[in-house]
Amino acid sequence: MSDVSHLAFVALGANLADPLAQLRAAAAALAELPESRLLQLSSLYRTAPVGIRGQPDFINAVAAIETVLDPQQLLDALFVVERRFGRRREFHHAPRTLDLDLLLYDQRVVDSPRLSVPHPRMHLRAFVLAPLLEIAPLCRIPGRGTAAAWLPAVRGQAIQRLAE
Ligand code: PH2
Ligand code: MG
Ligand code: MG
Repeated sequence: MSDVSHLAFVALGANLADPLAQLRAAAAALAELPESRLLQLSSLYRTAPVGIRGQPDFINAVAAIETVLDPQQLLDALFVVERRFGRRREFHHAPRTLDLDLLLYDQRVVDSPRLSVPHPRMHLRAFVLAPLLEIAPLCRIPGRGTAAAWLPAVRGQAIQRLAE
């Protein structure tokens, strides 16, 4: 950890156990992350599952976080929150009470066995792009150009912004 601060974006998702309440509580938990500050939270979105079948709709959002943690430390801190929310990693893409994915960390590229930043599928998911662009309209994804340029590619994915 250094004392230089970084800008990270984190995707929040839930599709079990009152996902709306899970996401609101998760936002409060992100505000308490160590060595970090929650800068902004997008609206909440109701979204159809992408890449999986037969699961309930998700509630998704994206948070902007200022942090002095390095990417690995931030990931560990996000896992702690997921576990506190009762996340059990039963199988890949199992329904979840809370999923926190590190999308972006400054404009850094991280490729380690535990962590890939930018998130490798973020540009193909309306449930990430729409909330991300709401709070960071000019956002760029390293290696992929502007986030906005990917919106047409996800037009077919059902997503609904929820009123406050
Ligand atoms: N997360 C996934 C796979 N599919 N679909 C939606 N709508 N929202 C998600 O958060 C989501 C998904 C893997 O983490
Ligand atoms: Mg995920
Ligand atoms: Mg995840």
